[in-house]
Amino acid sequence: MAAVTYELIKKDSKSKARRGRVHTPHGSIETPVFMPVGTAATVKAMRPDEVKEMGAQIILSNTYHLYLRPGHEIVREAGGLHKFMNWDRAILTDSGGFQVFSLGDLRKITEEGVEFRSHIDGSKHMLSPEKSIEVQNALGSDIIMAFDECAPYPADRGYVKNSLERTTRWLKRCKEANKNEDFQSLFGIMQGGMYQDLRYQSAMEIVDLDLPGYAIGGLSVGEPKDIMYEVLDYCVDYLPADKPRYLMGVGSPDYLFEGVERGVDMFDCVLPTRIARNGTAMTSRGRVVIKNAAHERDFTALDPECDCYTCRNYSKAYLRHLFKSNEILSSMLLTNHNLHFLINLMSNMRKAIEEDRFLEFKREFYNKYGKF
Ligand code: PRF
Ligand code: ZN
Repeated sequence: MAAVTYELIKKDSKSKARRGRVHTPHGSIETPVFMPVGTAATVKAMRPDEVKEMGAQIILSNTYHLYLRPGHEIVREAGGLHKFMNWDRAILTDSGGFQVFSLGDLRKITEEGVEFRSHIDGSKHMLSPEKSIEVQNALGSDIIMAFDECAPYPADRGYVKNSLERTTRWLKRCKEANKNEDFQSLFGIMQGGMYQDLRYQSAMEIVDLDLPGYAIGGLSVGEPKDIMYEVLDYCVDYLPADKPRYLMGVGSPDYLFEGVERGVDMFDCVLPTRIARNGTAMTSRGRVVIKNAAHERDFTALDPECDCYTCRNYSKAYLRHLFKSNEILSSMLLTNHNLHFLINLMSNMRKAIEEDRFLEFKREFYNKYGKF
């Protein structure tokens, strides 16, 4: 049996939203779920016990970063990523595909893989499907991602077709290379850009490999929102209902709602943690930019509806002071709030699906949150 399995609990009657459970060797995950990102084996500014305390069920980490630093052999020697970073719940690792493709001039794609220069010291490396899986096997994450190419936006049909076909060939090599199928499940990644027939082709090719889960890659890469929603709509329909569906790199509240409504189960994004460090909070009334002068004497909480540690104990005036003073605590408190906000939002979505009122819940949220 695969290390990771999907259990459907309830379908919403008015949308494609679904409530499920993903079983992993490090516990079960209630879905739909948002996965906080811990790129370099740490969710920036947070201790693992805090991440756990706010209800995170699974976190994401990155093959590319851990391969370059500290090196996957060191993580292997430490006893694997869970032990190395002191996180005993589930971990998903991205393959490094997306990260090396983001390097621009610093990389070269061949059938074998991607040659690139390190963003740290400029040294030359090669990531291939085999290498990516070797690294992910050393890390010991519960869910490992296929080594894929995320085509840029916009890209012409010819380019996208070539690219998705190579991604399928790479996926077969990834499946072959996975030495730990019993406790590390490989997810395939659908590509195909914004072309419906190419998305269909990609889905048919990857679903044929009967993997434990499937991701939708190549979205939220700069395309307009309405195009992304339209593409997402049919992408989900091309994936099997008895496997988890993961939309990669998406985590703003509106994208989470639109994704869940279309039947997506898993999401990840650096957005909540990154904007926290830049002084922006996600709240039930929309985004709050903490440095704004309006908060100078505002002694109320960041979000009146939030019961996180930050909102229970601190005022906007104090958070503004910390941010403007470049204090480390500013990143810690805002990250704590933003992650709590998204994790709580997903928990409320799950409850709404169970009670068959997902679309009503979405409408209520949008009315309060305002413009995105
Ligand atoms: N592929 C991989 N990781 C990703 C993406 C992808 O297409 C995206 C696209 N939004 C984010 N992260 N491997
Ligand atoms: Zn809060």
